[in-house]
Amino acid sequence: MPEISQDQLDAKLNKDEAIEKELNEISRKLFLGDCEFVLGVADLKQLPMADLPEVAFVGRSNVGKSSLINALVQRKLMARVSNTPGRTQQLNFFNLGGHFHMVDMPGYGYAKVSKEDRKSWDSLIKDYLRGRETLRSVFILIDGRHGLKDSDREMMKMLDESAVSYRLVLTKCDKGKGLNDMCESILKELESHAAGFNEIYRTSSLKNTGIDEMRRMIYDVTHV
Ligand SMILES: Nc1nc2c(ncn2[C@@H]2O[C@H](COP(=O)(O)OP(=O)(O)OP(=O)(O)O)[C@@H](O)[C@H]2O)c(=O)[nH]1
Ligand SMILES: [Mg+2]
Repeated sequence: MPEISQDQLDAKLNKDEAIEKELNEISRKLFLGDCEFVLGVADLKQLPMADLPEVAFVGRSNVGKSSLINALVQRKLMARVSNTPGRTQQLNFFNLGGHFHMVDMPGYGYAKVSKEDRKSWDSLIKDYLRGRETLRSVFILIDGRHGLKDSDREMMKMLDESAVSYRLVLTKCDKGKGLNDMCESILKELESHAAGFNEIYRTSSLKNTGIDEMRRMIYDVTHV
């Protein structure tokens, strides 16, 4: 093996850094460019063609899924947000400049929806997540004020069993306290989950925290 000089090493590090910076910029611009609402799906028969990579946002009702999508594209009204849990009632598909879809899902664990609606949303979510061949990653959003709940653990287990890769994203970090301890215990729990990435993204849609990092990660998972 030829020896690498310090100068060559420095040059390589500088080049890597420049490439990283450029990719960050490309991903940021992509999210600030065209974004179109494609359609809302209440029945799997209506799914759009599986011709683009997809990422899906799941989580308990009111955790901030729609708000995070709006923060990513820096448009307040792209996805519908509400103080009332149960706002998102279909799988809502957004097309990012023809590159990929982001899918905003109805929340789980919301007791006030009728039993019938609850059942049909739950099976819609499950069937979509388990059967979509273009789905590159699922983001399970966790409220930074409350941490992991059993309904999140059920979602993780279901994705493990279906071998669908997922990442955990803390929301409302502007309000959460003790986030380091929370992340540490969640990371420990993640060790026993086969399909979950061993990292946690911390976000606040209100303060724009972690939004650039999410953009870059979504760019990476949809461009492999
Ligand atoms: N403080 C704070 N509030 C937030 C943040 N993100 C969302 N919220 C608030 O949380 C509430 C629910 O937000 P949504 O984005 O509608 O939540 P959702 O997960 O899409 O809810 P469903 O569609 O009902 O499942 C709204 O009142 C938002 O303003 C955040 O980062 N910080
Ligand atoms: Mg919503």
